[in-house]
Amino acid sequence: MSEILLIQPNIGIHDFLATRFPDPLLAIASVPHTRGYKVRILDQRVEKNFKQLLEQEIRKKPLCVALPVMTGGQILRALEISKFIKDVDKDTKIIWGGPHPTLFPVQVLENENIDIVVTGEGEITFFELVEALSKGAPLSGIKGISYKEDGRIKTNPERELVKNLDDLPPIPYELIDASKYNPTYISGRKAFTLLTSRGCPYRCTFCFATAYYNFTWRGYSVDRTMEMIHQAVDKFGAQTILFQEDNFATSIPRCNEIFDRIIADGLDITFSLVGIRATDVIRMDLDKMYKAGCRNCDMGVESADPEVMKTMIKALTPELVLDVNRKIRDYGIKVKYSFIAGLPMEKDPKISINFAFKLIKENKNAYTPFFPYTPFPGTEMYHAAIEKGFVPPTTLEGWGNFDLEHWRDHYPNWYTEAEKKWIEGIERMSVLGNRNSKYKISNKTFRFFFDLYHPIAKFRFMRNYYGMPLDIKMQNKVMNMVVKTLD
Ligand code: B12
Ligand code: SF4
Repeated sequence: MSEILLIQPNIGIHDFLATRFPDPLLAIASVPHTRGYKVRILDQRVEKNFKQLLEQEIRKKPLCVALPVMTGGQILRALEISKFIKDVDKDTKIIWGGPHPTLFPVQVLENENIDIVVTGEGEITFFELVEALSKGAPLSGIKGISYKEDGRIKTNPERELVKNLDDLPPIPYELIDASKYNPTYISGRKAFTLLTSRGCPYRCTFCFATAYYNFTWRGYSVDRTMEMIHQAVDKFGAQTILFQEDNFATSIPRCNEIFDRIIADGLDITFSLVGIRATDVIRMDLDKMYKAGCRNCDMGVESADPEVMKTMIKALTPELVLDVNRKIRDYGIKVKYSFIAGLPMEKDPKISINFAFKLIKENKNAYTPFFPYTPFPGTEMYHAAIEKGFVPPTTLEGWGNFDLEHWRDHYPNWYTEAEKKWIEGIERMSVLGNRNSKYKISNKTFRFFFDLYHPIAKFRFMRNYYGMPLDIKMQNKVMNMVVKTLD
């Protein structure tokens, strides 16, 4: 049986700060791997001789090559890889999946080098697809794909979400070399990434999760979650786990049971909850959460203007966030409260800035990054952005410039120059100006740079001062140079 080749393209500057596991690929590999297919994962972010290895693999004539693609720079790298593959062997079947192809299957397939797009959740669809490809069977009956046939693009009916996540096979960590990844830095502990649930029932109008999972949330059972944790710890030596799901605590009884079981099993781990809501934290047993090993958690605040919060259906109030901050501050848990800079309906950004200062003042373990607003199609707020003057890209390559690294150069009519300068400044300084954020950076060089630059960043952030931006311009130059090395 020929091999299935899965390729993780570079993402962008994130690859240099901390390299997370190729979780989407591990997920889609799980079914074919347990059903006896040979699956190979090749990760552009960690392989030094990536192109050479890729060429060798293509010459072995894999059954298909599949790539995960998020909106942003990953598109450009995925395009380049797809072209490279076709140049080596034009008959190789190339499949794209993930958030961006799900949004724009037809535009993606208009590119001559991409043959099939998988939309939405991928495990079952991808398995049916490889089965069909290996048997030379027609693709017409496979839900959740778009593909080319006789020079035309065809789209099959949507694939429904997996009803019970427990039906999915275990994550095949054996397909990667975990030592090549460094998803987070917590006292040098060996870090793993894990997702124990999918989706979110909330309706925040800027968030892509709403569109992707249609306002639903599904969790693995507690038993299955514990198996996943034990697998990572006992079999692969994980010491700290980054739970990456959008909304870890949607079911608080489930959370409590997981924490109880971690404690009862005597697991010596720490963990970070990358997605959790303040509305849940206020109701949680933080003693238990800390005892189980929680040392970091990330909550979205987005804006502290109650009117803006209401418009974006955040289902949160500034008062509640302050209560959570006071409740959690004595635990030593590092808390990230993230904000969005440049929201189309925000009239006075100072409200959020002052609120962020208050959070930091009241909790020495808090930090408050401000991320530039990126209007993602598929979200409700995308339309508000268009009304404010945002002109969306019209090509696949254009969407490739749609991310944190490129937005300043590519969307001139979206913000005024002064707004751009402020967003750019606060984005960088809100992170570099607070030591609590440093654990997110694993790369030694970047950690060194962090320490060196931290006093200036802190000065700028705490005064909301981004004038004389020589240092920021220099950083942009370095960042562009670093990102260029990915091409
Ligand atoms: C971890 C993560 C990252 C990691 C990347 C890790 C990695 N290995 O790729 C990092 C930190 C680098 C990252 C960066 C960004 N991210 Co991110 N990230 C996530 C997160 C939290 C988890 C992704 C994950 O591993 N999921 C687990 C897997 C199993 O689920 P999945 O990815 O959905 O994959 C399933 C399907 O999509 C499908 N599938 C996926 N890929 C493929 C490929 C093939 C071939 C097939 C068949 C199927 C398939 O099958 C999978 C199994 O069902 C998600 C949110 C989430 N909970 O999913 C956001 C998310 C993917 N990120 C998002 C965003 C916006 C970003 C950033 C742009 C944020 C920013 N403003 O900087 C940057 C990208 C920067 C850039 N330069 O482009 C959005 C994507 C929106 C979009 N249109 O692309 C998401 C959905 C968050 C959100 N709710 O808005 N991110
Ligand atoms: S709570 Fe978080 S994951 Fe859920 S819709 Fe809002 S922003 Fe998205």
